[in-house]
Amino acid sequence: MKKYKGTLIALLLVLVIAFMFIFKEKEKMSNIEYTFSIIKPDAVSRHLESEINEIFAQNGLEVVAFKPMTMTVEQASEFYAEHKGRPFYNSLVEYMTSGPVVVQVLKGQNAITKNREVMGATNPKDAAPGTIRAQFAESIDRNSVHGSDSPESAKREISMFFDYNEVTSK
Ligand code: IDP
Ligand code: MG
Repeated sequence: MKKYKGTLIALLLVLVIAFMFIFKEKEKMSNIEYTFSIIKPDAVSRHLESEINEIFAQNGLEVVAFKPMTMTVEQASEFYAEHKGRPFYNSLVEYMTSGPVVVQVLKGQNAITKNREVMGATNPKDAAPGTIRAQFAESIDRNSVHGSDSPESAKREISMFFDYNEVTSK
């Protein structure tokens, strides 16, 4: 038995390395993405954070970074800069700074598109049944959640609120 101990250990090591390699390759083949999510003031004021994150979890979206905060006018204005000039821009900034929010990063298979699906349409009247906005949104402006709409937005939005190492270590 002693004679084979070294061989067995070597074999075990090779197996472990092979499994690690296969796991990494599988992850590469899939499309694991990070996306940015906000639980908006209307949802936080109704203590819906856990319920909403449970829906994300059920849909393969893992919360890998989580930060409760109240946005400053500067932050909200910059965040929604693409909507500058729209009739709802000022009230949107006012609303997003009106109370605490939770900013978070979701990770999962095709996370950007998946999150948008799970959130539902901007206007809760148009949101598909079962989506977060269909279940919880009060109106088009008080619509409970934000989610990045593209890989570029996800990158920009995550980096506005999180350091690189706060996200990638997970
Ligand atoms: P999204 O949140 O579904 O990506 P966007 O068009 O990017 O929708 O608009 C950003 C946010 O601005 C919306 O979530 C909503 O709160 C608000 N908003 C958008 N359109 C209107 C509107 O017509 N009236 C009032 N608020 C709006
Ligand atoms: Mg948007």
